[in-house]
Amino acid sequence: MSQGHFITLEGSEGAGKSTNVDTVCEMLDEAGITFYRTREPGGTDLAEALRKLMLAEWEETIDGMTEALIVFAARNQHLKTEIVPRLERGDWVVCDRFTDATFAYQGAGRGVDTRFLEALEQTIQGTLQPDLTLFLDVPPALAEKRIAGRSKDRMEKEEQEFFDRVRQGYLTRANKHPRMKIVDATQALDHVRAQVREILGNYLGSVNV
Ligand code: Z5A
Repeated sequence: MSQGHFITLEGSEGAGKSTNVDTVCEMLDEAGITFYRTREPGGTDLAEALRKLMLAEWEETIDGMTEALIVFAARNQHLKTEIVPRLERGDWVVCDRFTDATFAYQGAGRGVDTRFLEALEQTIQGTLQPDLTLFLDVPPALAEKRIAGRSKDRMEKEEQEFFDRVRQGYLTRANKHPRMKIVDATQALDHVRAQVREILGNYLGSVNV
């Protein structure tokens, strides 16, 4: 179905994802490629409203399955209205987080059954997967130092054990899916950017850009 190029960035909070979405976009600009930059959860008015609901503080405990349903509701809207039409036209889409985050946060982090997540993935996405995913890997303790002082939402207030499980979830997935490239995000920003540029450069070469 997809004729375009779908690039996603993943990582635990504070891994430098947003910073390196900029790096990807700079490089696409340099290559003269027009792209659409977006994020998850979010990317449409409704999906951004669902993001706010998911990250808000609630008196009640939010079940992991509820979180998964919220992110997939947002994803469905985002895919149908923004992402899929662009990919079908042959455009490039750069997305800050996608379904790998659901397997890492709701699956590994919250313990939601992988089969439930796979069923949602199959129903909402069919065979659509990113063409390239950069996973910025950093131990949670270091990431925490980088974002110290920043105000935290409900997810960011989780314990370090939660983020350890999320990281393991990402690493397990990255080892299974060749489209996922691990970036050592513990290094200084210039070195991280250089890794991102090299991986993206290889991808551009592989698709003859
Ligand atoms: N979530 C979910 O649970 N399930 C899902 O399916 C999806 C998402 C899609 C919001 O995501 C939450 O949604 C997220 C997972 C959940 N919750 N958590 N936790 P988000 O992506 O919007 O939020 P975030 O993870 O907190 O991302 P962020 O705030 O954009 O952080 P970041 O992108 O990783 O980091 P950054 O802002 O680029 O960098 C952080 C700081 O470190 C900043 O000051 C940088 O200048 C600095 N930095 C970056 N790289 C370096 C290096 N290499 N050295 C030193 N300093 C650095």
